[in-house]
Amino acid sequence: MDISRFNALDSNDAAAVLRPCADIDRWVEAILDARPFASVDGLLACAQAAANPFTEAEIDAALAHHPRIGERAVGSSDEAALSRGEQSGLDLDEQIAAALESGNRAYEERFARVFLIRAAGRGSEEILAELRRRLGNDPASELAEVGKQLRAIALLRLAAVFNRVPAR
Ligand code: 2AL
Repeated sequence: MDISRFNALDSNDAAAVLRPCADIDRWVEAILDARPFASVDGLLACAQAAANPFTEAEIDAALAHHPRIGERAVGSSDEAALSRGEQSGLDLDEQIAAALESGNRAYEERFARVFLIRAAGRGSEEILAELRRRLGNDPASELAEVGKQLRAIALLRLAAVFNRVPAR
């Protein structure tokens, strides 16, 4: 996608570009309302500002779209394809798959939501270590952590849509 084309799209089509990055109405509308953008950097800055912070309700709504770590997204939606790409660095041998599965279960019991992490560029060992570390967080700091991860995923996806490779 190129920025002048994005500026010219009608609202529905422009929203359809944004929703696979984070399906959060307020975030999508904030970006649509700020058009036209002079540059991709301007768009990314706006997207970052509107994502900071996401509310708890927004986080919970968006999490419904993220498969568990270690579970390949099924289907042909843009979102599923993005998720498969992000999780492609995971080496899911039997032992790691089992460890992720029990870690996901423990996390969901403790925090009542899916464990979320920006998976792109990360391997299974790093993700597993983060999962175990975050199990020790208190609920408020963990909520802030989830918001941060959701923001990172949304911004990476958006940058990819506009052919940017952002710094991590
Ligand atoms: C994911 C996902 O699908 N992509 C990503 O970066 N993280 N899922 C997750 N539960 O963290």
